[in-house]
Formats: sequence, structure tokens, C-alpha cells
Amino acid sequence: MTLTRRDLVGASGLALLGAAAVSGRVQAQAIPEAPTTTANTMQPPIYPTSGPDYQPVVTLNGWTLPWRQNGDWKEFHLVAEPVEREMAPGMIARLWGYNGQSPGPTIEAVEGDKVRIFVTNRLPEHTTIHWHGMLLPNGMDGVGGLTQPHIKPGKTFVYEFELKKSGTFMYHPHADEMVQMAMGMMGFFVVHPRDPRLHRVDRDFVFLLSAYDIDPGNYVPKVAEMVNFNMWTFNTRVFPGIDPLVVAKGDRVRVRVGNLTMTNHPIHMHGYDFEVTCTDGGWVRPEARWPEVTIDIPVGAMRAYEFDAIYPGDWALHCHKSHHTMNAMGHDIRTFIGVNKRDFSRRMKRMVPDYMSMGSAGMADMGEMEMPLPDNTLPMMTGFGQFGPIEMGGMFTVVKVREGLASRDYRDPGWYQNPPGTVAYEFQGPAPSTTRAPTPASKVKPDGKVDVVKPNGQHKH
Ligand SMILES: [Cu+2]
Repeated sequence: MTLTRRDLVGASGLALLGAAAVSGRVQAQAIPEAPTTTANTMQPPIYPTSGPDYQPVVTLNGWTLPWRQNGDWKEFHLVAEPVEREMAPGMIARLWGYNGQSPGPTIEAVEGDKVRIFVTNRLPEHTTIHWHGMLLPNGMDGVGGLTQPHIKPGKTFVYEFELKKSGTFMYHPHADEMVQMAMGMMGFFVVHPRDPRLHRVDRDFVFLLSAYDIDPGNYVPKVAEMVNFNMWTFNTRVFPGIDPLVVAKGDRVRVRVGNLTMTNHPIHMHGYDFEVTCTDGGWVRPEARWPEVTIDIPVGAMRAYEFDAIYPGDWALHCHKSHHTMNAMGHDIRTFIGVNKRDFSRRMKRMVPDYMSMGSAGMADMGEMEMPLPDNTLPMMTGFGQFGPIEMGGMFTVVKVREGLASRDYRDPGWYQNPPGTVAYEFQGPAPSTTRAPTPASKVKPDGKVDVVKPNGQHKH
């Protein structure tokens, strides 16, 4: 892991042995280190070395927060601070996050654990952390003003609670929420069952949906935006910057998706059907599950789905709102399909040499061309696969199911080698006839009236 250590108060592990018996208020000198990372690719999961066994989650383009056992307590340290996040090669966003990145690190623990979470505020304004979905004492719920005083800049607060149930939860500020969430402050909190056999899977992926409005050439999101976001992300990354989900054939796989944007996202996975097995409210009873290929993730909610990875391949996983698989898109683009723009382009090029007309036959040409872009933005449709341009952006990645991967191997295996004879192919026989029956039954006349041909051949105006 590319972690660097930031020891805020100079407390060493040895000095803390005396604090092992602490059961209530924690002493000031006992703040654990706050690990930090600038990595934007998936860091190896942290396997449990003591206590109940569990299959740790992997965070797409993210990492898991190391903790310290202190007596009965698992201690974590989150630092709210400004961060830089590369959304994909070619674009950096200046955001707020936790411990060096947005989203913050995934917190992982076991049902029944007592957790003590130190939160240090290095932002220019106050903050809090709300533990979304957790059952906890009211005063630990993290709603600034309602359940606790705000954490002022430079201050550290302590949250302490027992993990009453396993499941998938999120954390985010409940202070100046519009700004702080629009700036990227959020993370996952996964609680594993105490019984290692319950809900066991072989691979367990987590990612958060977040959205930003960053104009080309800018670095900071517009925080007042409510509707017109242009960067639709998995864990604050966009395609082609999103890690693939690498899976061994035969694995039982879980994908946990949380939505902290301001709209719903129908998450669709190709090649499989699957079932929702967990929401942020808890596990779904087996008799209450039904098959799906697309799961709508409501705003402020989490859905986890599971499948048996029996079909090898490179299977697309994406939001089904097609505008959400685009990067930095201008919504004022007109539709030019069917319009001949040759004359117009020639005249425009005389005035603007870089001018490029597009869209007369659709917009697929945008996926192929390397247009000159302003600084710090990304092409709207991009990414190349083994057969050509993928023409995607935003909320899109690939589930790579392969035979014979080692259980802890998450490295990108490259493109799928399809068995011979199993790829769609070009027809090589005689060209199809171009004569077709005339189908239009109406046409617009020069005076603007529509000429409708009735079935009996008479014209009606
Ligand atoms: Cu979407």
C-alpha cells in the first residue's frame, strides 16, 4: 500500500498500552495515527489477522482504513480535509474528502465490535460525520446542531458505538451538507457478520455513486448545482479511469453500490441475472428476493447484489441512464442527425481552423477522434477495447470473469479471449437487396400541411 503516516500527536503504539483498559471517555493523548493515501487505484484489501474471519471488501479505486485494537475498542481516525482526485487520466478535481482521497477510505469491522472513530477537521469550515444506516445512541448520529455541536476547524471529535448488526452502511457529513457532499465527502462502512459462514462470498466489491459539476478547464465543483452535473462517477472516478471488477470463474460475488448523488441510477450488469441480497436497512431474506439485471439505486440508499460468476467474459457494468455514461457533456448540443453540414463546416473552418462538425450520422465519430480539448477535462465518449472505441464515459466499468485466478488476485487480466466462433461477425455473402417496400404513409407538403394517404388510396388533408 502506498500509505504514508501522519502522526498528529506523536502517540506511539507502545505509549498506548496503558490505555487498553479504557472503557468510557478516551484520553486526549490516545489519538491513533491517521493513515493517508494519494493512490487512485484499488489498494489491496485488509485481511483479518485476529478475531472472526471474514472476506474483506475491495473498494474500486480506493482503500480500506487501517485500524488499531485498543482493549475492547477498534479505533479508527478519519481526517476531513481538502484533497486532489484524478477522475481519469487528464483530469484532476480539487475536492474535500477524508485521509487524502475522495471518497474516504472504507471502514470495515465485525458485528458486535465496539468502534471508536476519531474525526479531525482540517477543512476551512465546521463539519460532522453521520453514520448512515447504523443503529447507535442518538448522540453519536452526527447531525450538527441536532445531536452534537459541530466539529470546528482544527478540532477532533470522538464517536463511540457498538455495531449492532452486520450490513453495508455509509458515512458522510451532516453539516453544510449541500457543499460538503458536492465536494466529495463520503465513504463506505461495512460490517461483517460475526458468524463467518453467514452471507459469505468469494469477492466483495464496494463503490459509491457521486456526481460533480466541473466546467472544462476548472478544478472545483460548482456546489450549488442541483440538476446539471457533468461528471457521473463510481468512487469519484469516471470511465476509462474506473478499476475493473476482476473475478475468478466460479466465485460467489457481491457488489455493494451506494448512491449519494441527487438522482437515481439504474445500475445494469451484462451477462448475468442476480438478486439484491442487502440494502442499507439490512439483509434481504432469501424468500423475498427476485431476479434482476438492472437495479435502481435510489438517492441516499445502498443496494448489494450477488451472483455466481459462471460465465467468463468482459461484461459491461454501468448506469443505464445513457447521459450518465458520458463525461463533461454539453447539454446544449443540437441534434444534427440527417443534416448535411459540409457547406457549413467549410465556412466555419475559414473562421475557426479547429472547428469540427459532428453528429450528422449520430455521435459515434466522437468516440474515435482525438479532438483538441480545453485543459483539465475529458472527452465525452472515450476508452478503447480490443475491438475499437467503447464510446463511454462516466459510470461505466467492466466485470472481468476469468478461469483460474488466484483467490486474492485482483490484477487486470487484460481483454477476454473469446473462444473461436463466439464473436459477432460480418456477413460475407452477397449484399442484401437495397429495394424495400415504400413505408412512409405521410409526408410534409411545401405549405406545411401533412399529406396523409388513407388505406383506400384517397388523400386526406
Ligand atoms: Cu446514472
